[in-house]
Amino acid sequence: DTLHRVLRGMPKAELHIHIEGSLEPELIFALAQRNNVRLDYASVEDLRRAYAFTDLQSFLDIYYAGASVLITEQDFYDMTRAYLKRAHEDNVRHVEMFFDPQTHTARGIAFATVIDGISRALADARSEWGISGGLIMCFLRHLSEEEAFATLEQALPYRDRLLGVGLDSSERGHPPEKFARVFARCRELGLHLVAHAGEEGPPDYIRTALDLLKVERIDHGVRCLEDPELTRRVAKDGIALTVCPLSNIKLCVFDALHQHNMRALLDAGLKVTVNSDDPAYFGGYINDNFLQTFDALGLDAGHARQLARNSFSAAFLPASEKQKRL
Ligand code: ES4
Ligand code: ZN
Repeated sequence: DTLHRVLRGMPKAELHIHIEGSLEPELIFALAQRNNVRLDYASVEDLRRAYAFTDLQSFLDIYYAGASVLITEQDFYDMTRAYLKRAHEDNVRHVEMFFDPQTHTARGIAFATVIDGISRALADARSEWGISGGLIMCFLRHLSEEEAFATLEQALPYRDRLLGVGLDSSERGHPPEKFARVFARCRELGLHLVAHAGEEGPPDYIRTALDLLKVERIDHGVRCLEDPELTRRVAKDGIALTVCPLSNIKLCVFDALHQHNMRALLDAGLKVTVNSDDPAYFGGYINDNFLQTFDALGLDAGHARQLARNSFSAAFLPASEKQKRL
């Protein structure tokens, strides 16, 4: 119908996509074969059947196993290229892409291999489709701050290719303060700062991500509403929440899409954006997230316009560049 056409056709920015989470089962198998990597799954169907998650950790275990087929620069290029082609079809005009170097360097893959392949695909997407974008390097929060510092050290020669840094992986038991010093260093380097918080973890992690890490956006942040004072602060300060509705359902943050708090977040005046998180694992790319959420919650064309504007307003684009796209 008309609303679906509006949602599909509107120019949008995607601000919460883990590029390793865009690796489709078919590509996982093709790369496994190309690289002689053994998988614990007999077929594409067998792998897809394993995508029945009970919480964040049950997903992360399979997500890290999937990433083990990525060996060469061309593998990272092919993965990123496939995502950007799909994003282009969804009228994504700007992408701020997470990548997890530690998942690869821990397996002996060079940092350069990872970032060169991803950057080359981004450069091609810019010249072929006019998609702007950048990279946000994530630290794995289940690892130590010392390991995060070592990763930052490896990234320094590529400083100019990074838009910012983020914090992902297992949230519970790994509060933001664990990474206060490494984020302070990234801030000195002029990098933008974001962190996953309030997905599975408590609202307090959102507060400490803001106060101790000084992040500019919160990834997920849906549990914000449990704390009215925090909600007022996040709204007043215009801190964006990069919400991923289908992810929240697959990881059992909400039981069903009609129970998602997206409308309540918008009604609270929060700068909400819609994103796909790990589209190959969670059953949809960004337009699937928009369409299914709008249908489930009865959102309208006004909400569509607001969410599209928010996506550019929350992007790490120069103010002049942003103005043109709002
Ligand atoms: C992630 Cl949904 C989610 N949460 C935390 N870390 C992640 N890494 C990839 N997807
Ligand atoms: Zn995420």
